[in-house]
Amino acid sequence: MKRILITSALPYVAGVKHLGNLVGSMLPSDVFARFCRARGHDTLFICATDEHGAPVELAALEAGKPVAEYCAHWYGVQKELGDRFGLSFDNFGRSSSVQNHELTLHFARQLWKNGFLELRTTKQAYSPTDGRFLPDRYVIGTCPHCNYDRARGDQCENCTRVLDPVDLKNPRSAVSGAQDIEIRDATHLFLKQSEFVEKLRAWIDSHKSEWPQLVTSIALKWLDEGLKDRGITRDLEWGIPVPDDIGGGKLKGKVFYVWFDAPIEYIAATKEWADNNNRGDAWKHWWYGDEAKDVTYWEFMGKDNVPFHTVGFPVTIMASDEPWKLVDRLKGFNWLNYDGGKFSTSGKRGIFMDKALEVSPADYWRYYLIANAPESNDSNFTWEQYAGTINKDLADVLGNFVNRVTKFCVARFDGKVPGEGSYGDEEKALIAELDRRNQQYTDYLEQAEFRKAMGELRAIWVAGNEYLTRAAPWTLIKTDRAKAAVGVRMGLNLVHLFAHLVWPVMPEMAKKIHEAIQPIGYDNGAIPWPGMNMAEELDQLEAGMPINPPDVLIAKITDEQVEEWKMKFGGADAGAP
Ligand code: B3M
Ligand code: ZN
Repeated sequence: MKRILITSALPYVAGVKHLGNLVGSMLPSDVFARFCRARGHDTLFICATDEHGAPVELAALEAGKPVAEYCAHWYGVQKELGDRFGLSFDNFGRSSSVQNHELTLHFARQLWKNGFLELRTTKQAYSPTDGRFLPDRYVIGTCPHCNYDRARGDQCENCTRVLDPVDLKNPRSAVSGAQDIEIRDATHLFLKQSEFVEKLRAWIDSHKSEWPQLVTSIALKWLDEGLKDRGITRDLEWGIPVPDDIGGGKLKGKVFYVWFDAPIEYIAATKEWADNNNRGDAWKHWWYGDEAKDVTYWEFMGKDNVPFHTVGFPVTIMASDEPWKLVDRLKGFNWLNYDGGKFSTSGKRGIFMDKALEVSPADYWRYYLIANAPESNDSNFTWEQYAGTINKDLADVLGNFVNRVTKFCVARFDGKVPGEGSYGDEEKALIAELDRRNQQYTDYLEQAEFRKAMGELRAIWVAGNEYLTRAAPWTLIKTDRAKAAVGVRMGLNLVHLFAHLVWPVMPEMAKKIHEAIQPIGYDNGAIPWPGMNMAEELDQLEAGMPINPPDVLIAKITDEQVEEWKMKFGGADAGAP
């Protein structure tokens, strides 16, 4: 049995995620995980909230809540929304977990012991009023480029230029507003990434044929530009504290940098899964040593996360000098734009997961987003295109097919699978076409080529519709009942096949369709992948078996709704809120 480990990039804990976040990692990894389960692979699918870092601490400060409480709240919100979107994580963990504290310390100690961490003195902002060093983001001031007066020490949000706290005019503390900012010497821990350039290059090169070009080009660019050593400690309260045995007690009050501990949470969240389910060492068998050799590890993420997964995290693993698993297949995504502009959390621009579900069921979004996944280019969301996809692909093609066949079966064949007649040339031609298309669809999903896969799925639905139009049982029923029965029987077998094929993308819809034909309970399990032999798959339903047409499977989106949502959500025309 194949073993597949899948991780989705960890969403930052604060706030509801937008559809750009969803389509950049969590959703495609879910479709892939479901597909793997349906194929019968031993699959483990892991995600978590990314809870540390200056932005979280600042957001909690602004909300007037203790950070731990603030994170717990947003974790709950994200967990619930993930469930409502059908994200089938085996564990949705938290990077603030005990397990992650332990594993992060384990790695840090290994790296320290192996000589890949060293203390360095840097210049850093310090506020005597606050009595502390301030991380870059904690210094606010006027941007030297555009004069925006709330620019952060790491970047100006207004003109997007990257900054250094010393660049700011009138610098002040984000904690207290104190203006007594001084630049002092500070000690930090640095990871000697530069020593791994050759090893990283060889490793990246060895994956060139399997990783999207987007991914390898980003990865190699970092190496070509000269990989810098990276500071991995920060002056924050919330995070994983640096222990005294690392850095000889010179790092008191500091925590590890969020990008150091966040990827380690992939492993820690697997341990959380094992601990929660009394599975003992099972987590290690996915990640460590010989036991994990037969595991294929897939990572899913947006392109901005690629450097941390092709350089940062692999360096941590290589420097540990322990046999932890490195990623095998890395699937990176471009951006999904909203009506020609960026989705933006801070600007509240675009569609957020909670609001999306007020508009349509999760499955509509899942299909639309996967069919338009920003794989080779950025893609652009518009409401017209969304409505067009739902109305054409889902309502006119898939929904209409299911309704036509099942209703007609009820009207003229007593709601039972008709047994008369046998498959002829039309049916054989369809079977031949679907043999090819189903194989293609399966191959695309196996390679996580989502757009192509959805193109093929659509083509399968279309082939079914065209067959039915040719077979025209509603005409034949008047002259040749047996022949009409053949069309209906094939039609019902197709409906059944479709349920199986759509499950990874639209799990709820798949269940509804499946229940129309075969009322079987699935509990949490997958609707299994069909066999590859279409002649068998499409001649499965037993004559006389009762069927049960679903109520309206897919509701069309009206022009009025499109206008209403455009107003409600804002867009290029309405102007960003
Ligand atoms: N939280 C970044 C992001 O959501 C980050 C991913 C961490 S993966 C270890 O874009
Ligand atoms: Zn600026």
